[in-house]
Amino acid sequence: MKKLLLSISLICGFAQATPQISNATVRLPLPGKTVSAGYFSIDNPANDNVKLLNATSPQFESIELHNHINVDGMLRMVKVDEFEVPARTTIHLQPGGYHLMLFRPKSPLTPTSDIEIQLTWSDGSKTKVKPTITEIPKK
Ligand SMILES: [Cu+2]
Repeated sequence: MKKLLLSISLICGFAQATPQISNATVRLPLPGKTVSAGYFSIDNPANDNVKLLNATSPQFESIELHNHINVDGMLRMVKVDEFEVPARTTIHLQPGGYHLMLFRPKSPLTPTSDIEIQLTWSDGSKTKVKPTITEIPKK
């Protein structure tokens, strides 16, 4: 009986129901600045919507969830309370859209900095992410 239950849960994908993070990166701050942007993709394999409610890191004093909105033709950055990820959908944090804003690293950020970000979801689960540190691409 135990075996049967296990295979049913595998078929239903329970093991994969938590949001999956990929391509996580944090940008090096501009010279003289202490604020960084963070980007990644969130895949929600579940049959219910999930919301990212919060991000924290031992290496930063604070992290906010941000979005860009269009105000009279100008892109403006605003703080939001959550990122909603619809069921069976992948959303991408990227320049000009959703992103994390990471404030005041506790030690200066370098390309080899070891950073961990903990994400808290609306279903109560948490995910740990180890982003790579990359330079802001030159235009
Ligand atoms: Cu921002």
